Amino acid sequence: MPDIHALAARLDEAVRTATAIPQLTDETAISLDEAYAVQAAGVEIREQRGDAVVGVKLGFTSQAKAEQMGVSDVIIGVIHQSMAVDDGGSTDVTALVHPRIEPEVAFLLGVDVDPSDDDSDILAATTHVAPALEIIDSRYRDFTFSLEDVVADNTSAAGFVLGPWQPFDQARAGLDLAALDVVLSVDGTEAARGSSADILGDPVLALAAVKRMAAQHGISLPAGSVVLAGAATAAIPLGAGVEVRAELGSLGSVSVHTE
Ligand code: OOG
Repeated sequence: MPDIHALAARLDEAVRTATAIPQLTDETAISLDEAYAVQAAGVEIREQRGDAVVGVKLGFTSQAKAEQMGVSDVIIGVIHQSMAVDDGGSTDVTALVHPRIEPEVAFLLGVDVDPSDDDSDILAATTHVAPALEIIDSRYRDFTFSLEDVVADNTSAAGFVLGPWQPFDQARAGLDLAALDVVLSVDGTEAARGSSADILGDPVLALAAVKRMAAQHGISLPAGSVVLAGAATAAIPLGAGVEVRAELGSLGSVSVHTE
């Protein structure tokens, strides 16, 4: 039986010192359930530091991402207050190991969702939708990992930027959320292109996936939670001194500067 807390502490130290570490599974066999337990122990370490949980994220919801990383199952992770960066704001990437950035769709839950209650309707609980950017930063050497390693590492979560929220009902009525052109650009030059359909065929389907996975892995979904639906394109390396923008058709755009 692996020492769950010791593994979480090792990953936490890798974050705090911006140092890549070998994959946990190089040394210790861990099951997927144990990997989620390591993730939860890491969440607790950050909460004890006063870093509140503000939502959840999915990973590997797109073919492009799954192919890029060689891992295909959808995974769930947790995002914290300290990871939030304002739209158009600036973030210091020199404190990260080897950051990457990817364009996403974000949702906002207006009421509590009970993941294990069949009658708790996550679609009905969703009040807003926004374009988003996610910064990921694997704590493992060479950004290489097994499914268990990346789950233990809180799905490489490192930062997120939310664009302007639109009311979910109006957005669903007025635009096809499953057919948004997605363009990721760096200093005005296109770096990746895709479609919101690349996220599970329709990013709205991410909501049901979040509820199912939250139930499986004991993650709660209180009112006010942000849900990141997963990347629409492969992630691109994120250096210092650039402006990154994601445009998601008529859903709008979101940008961040790095230092
Ligand atoms: C894992 C996180 C993947 C996504 O949107 O697919 C992810 C990684 O690639 O490091 O967030």
